[in-house]
Amino acid sequence: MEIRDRFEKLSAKLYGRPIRQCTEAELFHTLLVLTKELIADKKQITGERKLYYISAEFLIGKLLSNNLINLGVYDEIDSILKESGKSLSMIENIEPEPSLGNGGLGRLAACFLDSIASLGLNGCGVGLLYHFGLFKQSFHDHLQCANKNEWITDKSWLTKTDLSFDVKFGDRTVRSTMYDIDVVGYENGIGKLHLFDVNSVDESIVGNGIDFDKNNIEKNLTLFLYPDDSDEAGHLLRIYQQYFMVSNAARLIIKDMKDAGHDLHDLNKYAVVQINDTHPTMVIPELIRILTQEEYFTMDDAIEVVSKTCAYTNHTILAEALEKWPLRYLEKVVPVLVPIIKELNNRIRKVNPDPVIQIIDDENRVHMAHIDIHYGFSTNGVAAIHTDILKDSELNHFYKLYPERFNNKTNGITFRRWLLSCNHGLARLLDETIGTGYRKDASELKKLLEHKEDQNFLDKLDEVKKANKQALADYVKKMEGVNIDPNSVFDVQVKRLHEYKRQQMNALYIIHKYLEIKAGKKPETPVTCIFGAKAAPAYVIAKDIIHLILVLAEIINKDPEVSPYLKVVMVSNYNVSYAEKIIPACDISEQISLASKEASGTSNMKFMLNGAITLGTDDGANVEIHDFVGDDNIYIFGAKSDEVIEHYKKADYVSRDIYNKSKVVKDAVDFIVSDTVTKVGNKENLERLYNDLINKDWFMALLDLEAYIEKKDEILKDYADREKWKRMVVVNMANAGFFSSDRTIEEYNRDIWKLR
Ligand code: 9GP
Repeated sequence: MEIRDRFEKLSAKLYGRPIRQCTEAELFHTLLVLTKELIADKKQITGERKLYYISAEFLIGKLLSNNLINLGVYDEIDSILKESGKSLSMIENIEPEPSLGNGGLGRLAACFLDSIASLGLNGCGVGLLYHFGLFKQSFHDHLQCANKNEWITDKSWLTKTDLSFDVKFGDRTVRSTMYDIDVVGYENGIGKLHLFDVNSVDESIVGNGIDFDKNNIEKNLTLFLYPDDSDEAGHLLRIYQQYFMVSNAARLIIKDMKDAGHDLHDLNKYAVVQINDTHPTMVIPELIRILTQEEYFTMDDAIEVVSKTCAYTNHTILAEALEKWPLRYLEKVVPVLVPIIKELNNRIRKVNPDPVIQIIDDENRVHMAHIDIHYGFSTNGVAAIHTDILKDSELNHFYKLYPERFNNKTNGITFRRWLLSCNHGLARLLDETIGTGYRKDASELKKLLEHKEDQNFLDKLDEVKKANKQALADYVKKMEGVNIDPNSVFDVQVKRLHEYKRQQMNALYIIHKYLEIKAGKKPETPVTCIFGAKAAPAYVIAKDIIHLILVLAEIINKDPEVSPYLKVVMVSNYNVSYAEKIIPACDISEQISLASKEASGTSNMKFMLNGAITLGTDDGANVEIHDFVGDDNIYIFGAKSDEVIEHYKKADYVSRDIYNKSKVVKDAVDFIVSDTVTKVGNKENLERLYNDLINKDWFMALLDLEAYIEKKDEILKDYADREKWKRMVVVNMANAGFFSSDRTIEEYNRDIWKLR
C-alpha cells in the first residue's frame, strides 16, 4: 500500500478522522505508529560478530524526523501533510526529547548508532533508561534551577521487551527490564538501542526540583543521569548505576552468545565490547566473574578472552572525569567484583610495580581507566591531538607498555541529523548544486569548491543563512522573550558549562565590548552573543558563570546605548532540539577551550557543516578542522597545548600577574564586581567568580583573554566583508566531509571491531 493510503487509513483507525481534521498531537501519534510499521517492514541488521557499544549516555534527540529521513519517506510525508494544511515541523514540536545524555559524549554515541545502522553493521547500544535523565534547566533571578525532565509517555519510541535479569549488589538484589529503541539506518536496515530499567523504580520519590533520597536504590536507580555526586551517597549511587548497566550488558552478551550456539571460549570471535569512557568499565570484571563463577572458566582463560573482547575509548584528560572509586565503595556496592579487581591488580603489580600504572593505588582507590587499558585490546582517543596527548603525557606510561593498543579515532557527526534534518534549506541547495551523492558519501562535499566563485550560489547560501537566523530569532523570542536582530552576527557558544570550555572568557570579552561601547567605540557590525549551557548542579563556579552571563544579558539588552550593537542571550534548557535550531543559524562558532583540555569537541564539526566559521584555540578537533580549511578560513588564537601542559607541570601560572599587568584584563575582571553588575546580580556569586579568576583561574582564561579579544575583533571585522566571508563558508562546508561519523565508524570497524 502507498504511504499516503497507510497514513490516511491509520488516522481514520486511530482517531476516526482524516489527516486534515486531526490535531498535531493526534498526527504525531499517527506518524509514530506509521513509522514503527515501516520499521517493522525493514530487515534487522544481523551478522556473525556483534558490537555492544556500552555507554552511560545516548543523547539521541527527537526521532520522528530523523527516522522519516532515514526511511526515505520524509519528503512524501511532508507533502501529504502540507496538502492537508498541516506542518511536519509543528508536529515535531509535540515529540518530547529523550533525556538520556548530557553533552558531546552522549551525542557522539547517538551519531555512532546512526552510522553503525546506516553502514549495515551488526551493533547495538546498551545503556540505562533514565526516567528524568539530565535535569531540565530554567532560570530564576539570573540563577540556574534544575527540575526533573519528564520525557517518557505512553506514546513513545520505547518498546518493552520480555528480557529481565536479577542484578545482585552487596546489600540488595534488583530486577531489570530491557526496553528497546529502534535505530533506523539511512537507506539500510534496523539496529537497536537497548536500555535497562529497574522494575522497582518510583518516580514519586522526587520532591522539589531534583531532590530525592539517594539511599533508596531500588526506587532511584534509573531516575537521573549523573545524580549529584558531591557526597558519599551520590558516589555510591553512581556505582550502583554503573554496575546495574554493565551487569545487564554482560548478561545480554552471554545470552546472545548462548542463543547463537557459540562456545563462550570464542567470545572474542563473536562479540566486541566498546567501553565508552570509564562509566562501563566494570563490564570487564563482571564478564570475568560470570565466566569463572558460572561457566567454569579458569581465571586465566576468562581474563584472556575478556581482554580480547573489550576496547576502551578515552574522552577526556580531566582528572575529575577519570573515575577513581575508593575500594571501600566497591566493597559495599559490588563485593563480588572486588576479588576479581584485586586479582587483575595483582597480576599487573607482579610484573610491573611502577605505581603510576597500578589499578589500585596506595590510597586504595581503583583507577577505572587503568582496568580498561590493561585488560582491553584497544585504547583510543577521539581527535589527533588528544590521542597524541594521551600517548605523550597523560597515559605515556601505558603507551610505553602497550604501544600497539593505542589508536586515534577522530570523532564525527551524522550528517542525517546535522544537515538533512536540521537544515532543509541548505540540504536542498546542496542537492541542486552538487547532486545528492554527498548524502551517502560525505567526501562529495568537496565538489562545493568548484562553486566558490559562483555568485548565484553564494547569494543563495546567504539567503539560507538569513532564513535560518530569522527562524532562530523567532524561536528565541517565543522561548526566552528576547528580541534578537537577524541582521546582526550570530556568535554562538553552546556546550556543557565547564571552566575548561571557558564561557567565562567569552563573558569577559562581552564586558570588554560593553565598556568600549560605553566609551564611545561602536562596533561596525552588531553582534548577538548566544549561549546555551547546563552546569552540573553541584558545580558551584559553573553556576556562577551562568549567573554572570544572565546578569550581563540583563544589563546589556536593556541599555539603549549598547543594545543596538551588542546583545546577549543565554537560552534555557539547551538540548539537541535547541541545537538543531541554533547551529544552522550560526555565523561564528566559539571553540575556545584551554588548549589540551577539549578532547575533541563535535559542535565545531556541526557548525562548519552548517556554514559557520570557527573562532577557536588549537585544541581537540579544531586542529584537524584547521588542517583541512587552512589558515585563511579559521581564526585560531591563544596558548598552544605544549605551553599549557608546561604551565601545569611547572605550576607556574599566576593569573593575578596577568590581571596586574594588563589594563584590558583588569578592567574586564573588575567589572564583575562593579556596582553596575552587583546591583542586578548576587554579590556572593559574582565575588566568588571574581576571586577565582584572580587567585586561581585553573583553566587560564586570563592567559588567553587579550589574544581572544584581538582575534574576535578580527573575525567580526572580516564578517563585514560579505564576499570574503561567503567564500570562507564554502571552504568550511566543502571540507566538512571528513567529520562524518560514517568515516569514524568505518575506522572503528576497520581497526577495532572488524565486524565484516
Ligand atoms: O569533553 C569531551 C569532548 O571533547 C568530546 O567531543 C566528547 C566526545 O568524544 O567527549 C567529551 N567527554 C566527556 O563528556 C567526558 O569524558
